[in-house]
Amino acid sequence: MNLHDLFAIPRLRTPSKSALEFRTGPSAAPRTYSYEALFAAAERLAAGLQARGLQKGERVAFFAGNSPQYVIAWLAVVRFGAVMVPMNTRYRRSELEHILGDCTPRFIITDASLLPLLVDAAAGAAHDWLPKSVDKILLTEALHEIEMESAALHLPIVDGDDLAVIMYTSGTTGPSKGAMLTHNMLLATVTALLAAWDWQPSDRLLLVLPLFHVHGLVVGLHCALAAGATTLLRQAFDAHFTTIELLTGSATCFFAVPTIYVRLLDALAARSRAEIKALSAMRLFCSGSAPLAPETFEAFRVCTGHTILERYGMTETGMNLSNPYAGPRVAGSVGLPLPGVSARVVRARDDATGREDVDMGEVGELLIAGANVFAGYWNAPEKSANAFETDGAGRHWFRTGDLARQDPESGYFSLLGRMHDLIISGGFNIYPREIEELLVRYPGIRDAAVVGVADGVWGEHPEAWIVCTEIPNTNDLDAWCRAHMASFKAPHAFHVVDGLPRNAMGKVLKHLLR
Ligand code: MCA
Ligand code: AMP
Repeated sequence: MNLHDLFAIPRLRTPSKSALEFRTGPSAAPRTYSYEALFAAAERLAAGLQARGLQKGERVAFFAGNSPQYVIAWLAVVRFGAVMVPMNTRYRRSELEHILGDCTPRFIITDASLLPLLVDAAAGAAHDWLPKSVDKILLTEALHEIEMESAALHLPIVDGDDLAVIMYTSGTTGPSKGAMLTHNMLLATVTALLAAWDWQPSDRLLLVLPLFHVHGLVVGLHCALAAGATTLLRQAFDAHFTTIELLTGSATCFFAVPTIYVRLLDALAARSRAEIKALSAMRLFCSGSAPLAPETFEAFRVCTGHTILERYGMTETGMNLSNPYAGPRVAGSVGLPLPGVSARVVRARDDATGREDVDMGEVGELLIAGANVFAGYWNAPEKSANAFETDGAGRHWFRTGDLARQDPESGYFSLLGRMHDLIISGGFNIYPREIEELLVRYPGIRDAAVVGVADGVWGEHPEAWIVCTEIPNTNDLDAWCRAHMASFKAPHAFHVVDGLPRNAMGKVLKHLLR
């Protein structure tokens, strides 16, 4: 079975039902696509891409913002077994060069506004750092013309073990790695969530999350399509626009990262009780991708009467644990394993011969197994092997790197942090090493350490400690960082120090900097 087999069911049962409604602002008219129109467009585009030489197994990088064209292109690519590689639109040269060089895509799909980041306008050609594999750069704005060519689609067999997506994730070591996600793996998360969250065809999901992450693409779009529901797709989150939309009562479900809930609470504070009452049409507010502060959970409940359902997932695993849809949702907890998911909490054995389960209530590393777990990292067999632990029965468990504890009475899991120094800011991963490597390339900086600092809105933000031979102008340094990598990675502060505290092995003692 592949993803299209699942999406084919609502297409056959409710062809004229609205699958996707896209609006760019509160007063803009929606662009609406029925199930039939959406999938027919994807099929025509698939034929056009095939006619341009794209084949099953070849990669197509997506560097574009949310739009109906993005959805159609994704459904087209996956239709005949080509592989999507979504990229964060805030990425700049250093991230793009790494990802594109690693996945060697045949095509890149991008928006006209982002094209200058890939193509040198003066030379009229792709930047010289783009890999030679790139045969075509297609604009989302021009995909409709390809759709209209009505080429014939030749469908190869696409089965569950075929790759659907390679999603790059800032791992805990080294540069970002491409998690290989098969159709089966994505199907496992979708079918688990359809059951666990009681998805209905009558649902209307307000989707403001980017489609370049699992949260927006799989938890949001895929579930809504598989349920035969309607996705109200937006370009991005905008506190003012989203508040208006939620208060008009047109949605039933809303998924977000904690930063979005913090901002929504600010926006709702200016609204009257009577206006907020309109939220009673909502049936589900979910949070994930980063820890939801119990204060935010509670403030949202008091303000809206809704109890946020917090769940836990990863790019490598899709969704793992969730508070119950029917049953107590506990602040600071991520609930119980989803259908088909197994979870263990382990620690290293004293004799260093592997890992063993901790007692209930104790803290250890969370391991996950199930059909939702990924197939390994692209081009990295060693990193893939290290990501798993095999138990006595030969079952492979994915090492999440997250510290967890299971409550002895309720069995609910709580997360207590990460084993490695990954920073999660507003739901985006930031790997300190990447920033440190960039900083020491700046004239006058000899050494650098980057640490995540608690932040009321973003959850965490990066700050840098730098050792300098010449003290830099902070504004220039900040601008330089933003020119070289995504701006959300730019340190919020630069602390100039004489030296970094290191242990005997030379490792920086980051807890001392914190
Ligand atoms: C934007 N900025 C940020 C972030 N986003 N800074 C820190 N952290 C961020 N996450 C900065 C920009 O760099 C820019 O800075 C300024 O904010 C304004 O940018 P803008 O694009 O207007 O920001 P925004 O639209 O307000 O974005 C905030 C956001 C966004 C809506 C919270 O970050 C977002 O959509 N986050 C969700 C990410 C997500 O879906 N993660 C799921 C991955 P300057 O002006 O200085 O240049 S995890 C996952 O998928 C797993 C499976 C899971 O469990 O879900
Ligand atoms: P990513 O690599 O972008 O898929 O992010 C996955 C990481 O996000 C996980 O390993 C967790 O550290 C974190 N995460 C996701 N959901 C939650 C949650 N509900 N609470 C705390 N951390 C979370």
